[in-house]
Amino acid sequence: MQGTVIRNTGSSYVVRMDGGEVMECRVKGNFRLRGIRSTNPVAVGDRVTVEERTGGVAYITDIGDRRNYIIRKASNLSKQSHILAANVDLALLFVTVARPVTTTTFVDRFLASAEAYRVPVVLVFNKMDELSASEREEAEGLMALYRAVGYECLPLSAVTGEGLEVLAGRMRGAVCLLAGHSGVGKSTLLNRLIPGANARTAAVSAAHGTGMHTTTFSELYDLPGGGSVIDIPGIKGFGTFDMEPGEVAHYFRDIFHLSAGCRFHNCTHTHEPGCAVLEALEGHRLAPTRYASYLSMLEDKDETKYRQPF
Ligand SMILES: Nc1nc2c(ncn2[C@@H]2O[C@H](COP(=O)(O)OP(=O)(O)OP(=O)(O)O)[C@@H](O)[C@H]2O)c(=O)[nH]1
Ligand SMILES: [Mg+2]
Ligand SMILES: [Zn+2]
Repeated sequence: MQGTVIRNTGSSYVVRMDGGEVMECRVKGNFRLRGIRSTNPVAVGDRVTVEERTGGVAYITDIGDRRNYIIRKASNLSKQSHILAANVDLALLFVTVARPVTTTTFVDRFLASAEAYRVPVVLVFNKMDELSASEREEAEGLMALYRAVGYECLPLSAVTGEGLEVLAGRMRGAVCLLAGHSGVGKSTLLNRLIPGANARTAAVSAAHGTGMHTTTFSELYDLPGGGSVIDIPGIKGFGTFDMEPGEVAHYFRDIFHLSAGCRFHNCTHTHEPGCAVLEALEGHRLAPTRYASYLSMLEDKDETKYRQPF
């Protein structure tokens, strides 16, 4: 029997069979997915084969080829990966300039990883309603920056509904992943789009301006107008997984574009003479934050060491 994984509860998976039946399934202890060491061998969105064994226990025995997926390092020093979701048409990366702060390093790491695994991303600037004038300016500056790099950016207030129609139109018919830090409003958007979803939400900490890690399991919900939404727990950091230093520049659209003008074809854009990327940086044609993110990934630095420079 074939189905789609719609929920990951940690110890088991909920699968919606193609016939419509929903089943709770387990994964065999020794199940390993084609050599990828992952904390979750099966991810929400995966197409799976399910076999029912004696005693009524259902097991996932195979995973279909993934069209794409979003993967990150499970934790900072870990060699294991964590797959956020598989087979997504669109990732909505929630960005909030305040309460909580989303750093450009986080955004750029996510974008590079999505680029590597061919997942289209739309940047959703949420909580527009509660921004001060200067915070709003900052959000608008970031939208201009990322649009110039080639990404679609949409302002949103999941609470007042500002920007909701445009976003909903963009999501129609697609399998959409909601990603971002804890507290950015992923589940709030979900509830807005699907009133019956009743996903738990919680205010960010007044003292620290950080989220409360309210959503603890990933889950796929169907959209009333077609398509679906995958709500996942907030992500703290985005360690990129399995990327060679020479590859990193390929996943930064702006840097990759500029690198065509570098004197050396194997330029690392760090110190070489005739480097078009460094020239653009000096000439203010490349955002310093993008370059800082590139360096952080080259050296695989802990992103928390980087502060938003403006
Ligand atoms: N003012 C304002 N508050 C919002 C908006 N979107 C969400 N919030 C609030 O932000 C808080 C966190 O929202 P959640 O939806 O729980 O955030 P989340 O991204 O799902 O967080 P995790 O599940 O922890 O990853 C809640 O108090 C929401 O009401 C918005 O657009 N404007
Ligand atoms: Mg949530
Ligand atoms: Zn260069």
